Amino acid sequence: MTTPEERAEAAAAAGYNTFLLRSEDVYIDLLTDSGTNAMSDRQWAALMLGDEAYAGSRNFYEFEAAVRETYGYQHVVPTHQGRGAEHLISQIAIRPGQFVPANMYFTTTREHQERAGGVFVDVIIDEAHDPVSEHPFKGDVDLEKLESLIAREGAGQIAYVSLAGTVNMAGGQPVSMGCVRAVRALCDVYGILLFLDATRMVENAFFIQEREAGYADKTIAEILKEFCSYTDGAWMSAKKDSLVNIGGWLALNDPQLFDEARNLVVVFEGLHTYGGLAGRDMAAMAVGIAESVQEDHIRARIGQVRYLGELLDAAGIPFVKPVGGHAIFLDARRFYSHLAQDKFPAQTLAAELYLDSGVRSMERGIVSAGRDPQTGEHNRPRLELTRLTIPRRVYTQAHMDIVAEAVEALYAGRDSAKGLVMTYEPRYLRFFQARFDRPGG
Ligand code: P70
Repeated sequence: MTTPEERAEAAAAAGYNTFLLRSEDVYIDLLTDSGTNAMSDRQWAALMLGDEAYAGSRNFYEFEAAVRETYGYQHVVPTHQGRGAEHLISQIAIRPGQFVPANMYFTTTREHQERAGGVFVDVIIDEAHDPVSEHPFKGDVDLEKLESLIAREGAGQIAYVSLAGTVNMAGGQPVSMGCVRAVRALCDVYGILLFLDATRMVENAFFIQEREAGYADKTIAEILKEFCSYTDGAWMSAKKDSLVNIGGWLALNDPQLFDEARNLVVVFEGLHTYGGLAGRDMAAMAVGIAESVQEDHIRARIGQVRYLGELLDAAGIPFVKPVGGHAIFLDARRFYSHLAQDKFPAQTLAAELYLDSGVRSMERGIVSAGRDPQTGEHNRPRLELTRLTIPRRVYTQAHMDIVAEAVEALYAGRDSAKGLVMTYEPRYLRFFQARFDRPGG
């Protein structure tokens, strides 16, 4: 716990960017659910069985078997985390000038696609950009948008379809099984590859079980495996669903593409049997993968996010509906309806929440969206959100009560917020390290 004076000092030193705060100055940390989950006793025990051989560690084979068993892909290389895998797949599967259609952008994913010369195209349904739409599968692809891109550019100009489970920037919104089946069918017609960002795909499986006809009696594990079976491969940040502090992977069914991945991984990550991880990390990941699909675990996890959503809803706080898998996304446009997007309302909300309560959140709006690589202008996303992200197996219901009270108090005083001015803008993924001034602060 900190005093308001201490937080004022810490926030100013951090340039009002929550990524630049010291964790010791944070009371309840809802920055991210990435690598911040509590490992289980079995995962900690697995750490002690690390086989730290340079090549062919026993833990690699445990990890490989877990990915095959749970996700169903044939071949896998470990990477240090998700973006390591994004880097590899982008370098392997994108030729400069090719288009990469996706169900909304994710920051690191798009960065790697653009660095490989790809042109990102958003083909998510319109409802995804609307925070009040209660569509049950706001992560779905709009097939007409995808088909018209293929018709306009030609199938040979499409690198691959980039599909993400529970779309992070849309508010953790799921993709339906009907959608992935239809995208698969379309890709088959045109001979286009379909790759999945499986980072929060277990959470996606939960929503399919709950909401999609014909899946109520299937297990999370069955649904996950069926979904993946429609795709040609996947990349993963295991720091989320798989309950580890570090780790990721790239899985591919095609032996030739896999051959390239296994070769390229040695340049950027490490040998193909460790990919930037210690043996013990792969051991913990193998256990985490198995634990992640346990029905009780995933129900409790999403239930806790919903609990916070219910408290905020009762207080009339504006946030993205329906509640997604990993976080509550406060709608900063409605929260601070007097602030123009150029005043960075979502960044402001994250800064003010910290100043007021010590709760750390993350901007997911115009700062995160970066600039258009062609024009250099700010990308202006319709969604201007501040994410309250719940780590898995860490916080209690009492913590959620405190967070809700903090947000309610901030909402009551919302008219006094004046916005922020950006004073330092890094070239890549600016949201991580950008700095701001707080007029009158
Ligand atoms: C978050 C984290 C990481 C992530 C993801 C999806 C859907 C890939 C990755 C990359 C961490 C983060 C990353 C960028 C901006 C803010 C925060 N998401 N795909 O908090 O994985 O981090 O392991 O390289 O969500 O949402 P990794």
